[in-house]
Amino acid sequence: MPRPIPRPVPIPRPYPIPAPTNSQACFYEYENFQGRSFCLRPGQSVSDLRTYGMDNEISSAIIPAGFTVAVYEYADYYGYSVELQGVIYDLSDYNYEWDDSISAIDYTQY
Ligand SMILES: [Ca+2]
Ligand SMILES: [Ca+2]
Repeated sequence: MPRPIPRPVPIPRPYPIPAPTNSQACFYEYENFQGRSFCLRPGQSVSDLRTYGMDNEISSAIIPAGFTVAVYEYADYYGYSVELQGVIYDLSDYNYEWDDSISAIDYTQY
């Protein structure tokens, strides 16, 4: 007797990915692009995320294909830094536990 063909396991549907326009890089308060957010255009940088009310708050981000942002542990581009690319559902997956840690963003390297 033939064995029944296993039914494919449904792939969990990922959170919908917002589609930023004009090569904007967007940053979100919570993982999976939830909570408060703001976007930057290429060439923009933020030396102190307190100006956005988002110091040590960012938990997910979308950087458009082909672009890179550098993020910093402290304001004025001090401390540890890492370059982010692509769709990042949860920053805590990154080195140095970047979740709720970013204080400055440089989107001028592109
Ligand atoms: Ca957060
Ligand atoms: Ca910080």
